[in-house]
Amino acid sequence: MQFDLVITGGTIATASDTFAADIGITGGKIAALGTGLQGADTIDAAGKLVLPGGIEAHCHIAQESATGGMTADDYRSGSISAAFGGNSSFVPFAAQHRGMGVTETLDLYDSRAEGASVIDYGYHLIIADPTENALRDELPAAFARGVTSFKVFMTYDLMKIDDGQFLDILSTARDHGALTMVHAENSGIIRWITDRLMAGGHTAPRYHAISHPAAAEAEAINRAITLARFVDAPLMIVHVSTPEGADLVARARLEGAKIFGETCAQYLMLTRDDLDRPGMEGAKFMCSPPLRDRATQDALWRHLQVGTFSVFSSDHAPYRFDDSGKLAKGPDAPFKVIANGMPGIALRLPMLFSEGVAKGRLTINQFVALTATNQAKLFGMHPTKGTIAIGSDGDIAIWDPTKTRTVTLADQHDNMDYTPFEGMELTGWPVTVLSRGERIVDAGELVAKPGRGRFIKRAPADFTGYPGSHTPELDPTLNFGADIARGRRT
Ligand code: DUC
Ligand code: ZN
Ligand code: ZN
Ligand code: ZN
Repeated sequence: MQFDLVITGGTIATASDTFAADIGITGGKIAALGTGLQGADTIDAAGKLVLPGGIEAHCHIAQESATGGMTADDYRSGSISAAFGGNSSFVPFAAQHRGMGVTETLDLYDSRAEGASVIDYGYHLIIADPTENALRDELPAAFARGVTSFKVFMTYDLMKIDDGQFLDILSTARDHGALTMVHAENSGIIRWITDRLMAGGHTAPRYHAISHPAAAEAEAINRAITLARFVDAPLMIVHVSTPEGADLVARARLEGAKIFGETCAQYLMLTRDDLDRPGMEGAKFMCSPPLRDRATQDALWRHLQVGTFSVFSSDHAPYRFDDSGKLAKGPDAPFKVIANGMPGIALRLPMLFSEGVAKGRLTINQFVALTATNQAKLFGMHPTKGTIAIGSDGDIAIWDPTKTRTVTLADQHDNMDYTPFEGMELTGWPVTVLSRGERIVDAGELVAKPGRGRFIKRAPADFTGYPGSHTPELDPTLNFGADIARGRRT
């Protein structure tokens, strides 16, 4: 039997196992794992690691902020940069803004992604306007088209939902097996400090970090977890940036709640000292939640090691250091009007490999789980995506674990004019990236056409093994609990 493509001689690693085998791919799918396989085409992976292609589950692509600014990367440049970084799929956000319908939002993002992406893609739906119609009709329609995860905001005046709206969204999502994600920061604390900093003339980028204290994150994570457990709904806390927040996630998981955590590369690789750079340079390092300190980095590593976090992301939010992005409100605008976010989609995997695997903090299997397999499972793509198994898509990244390279902007292949990680030396890089058995990046070159990427119609996640919670007031046998739990306002 001859396969379309055989990858020979490499060391395969999945989220559970590491083993030597050839991989036979036919029709874009993994058809065999074995020895001595023959193919019409061959990739020699001797001395290399053969991993599931990365899945970037947190990035902002062709997304306008609530105040109108557009990310520098679209589905073409964003997917190319992701592919160079070892990813074969990504799930950016489709952002509803107030006054927009959910279906209208998803149609808009379809038009942005179709014909542009080089890798397969889906969207998490950002809900900023949970109208009756959205909850009753449009969210079920979103599930039906394969959008099985949502994100909500507890901060930002134009995006945030209140606790009652949060309960509506959580319980609607729960009924469909969808996963809600939350940006958890207390908006009152942030506004209160920001007003005082501004009144005192403290407007430089460094005050951004001061205006978003750890307490704001911890309070909001605690409230979000409380609300999710109240209605027994699954919830992922995204971009956890503090030990306090991570501890809350760990505690809830220990108690059996369907609570999941994500952290992002910048919180492990950078500190808020970078915000002190001269002039406006610090704006390049502004993200929300903000960068913290060294002790926080150590605590977040520990939480990655012990499994508090299921997902490791880039939170690629590319705003250029010019008047289209960070400086849109002027060359010395106060921190509170500067776009939040930094790029890094091509570096998520190399940074976690170099700092995690190469330095002995994580096993290669933990690396695969944190960068691909857990994303596939939680976001309804497993086992088609996120693993190397017979029947799975031929989404594979072949890594040279010994190659050392210095980070440069040119190597990002994005539309940005800076990288916050410039000059870092990293060991371990992807050399060939496949999507459905096709080479998309090979030896430093893009070898596939934008537009080949397909929409991933995602399934509900499987929450087997999480006992969840029981709220006596919502018991279906008491107090009209079934009606209340279903969201009917009787
Ligand atoms: N939240 C994100 O997830 N990314 C960028 C900025 C933000 O507030
Ligand atoms: Zn938005
Ligand atoms: Zn966020
Ligand atoms: Zn984000």
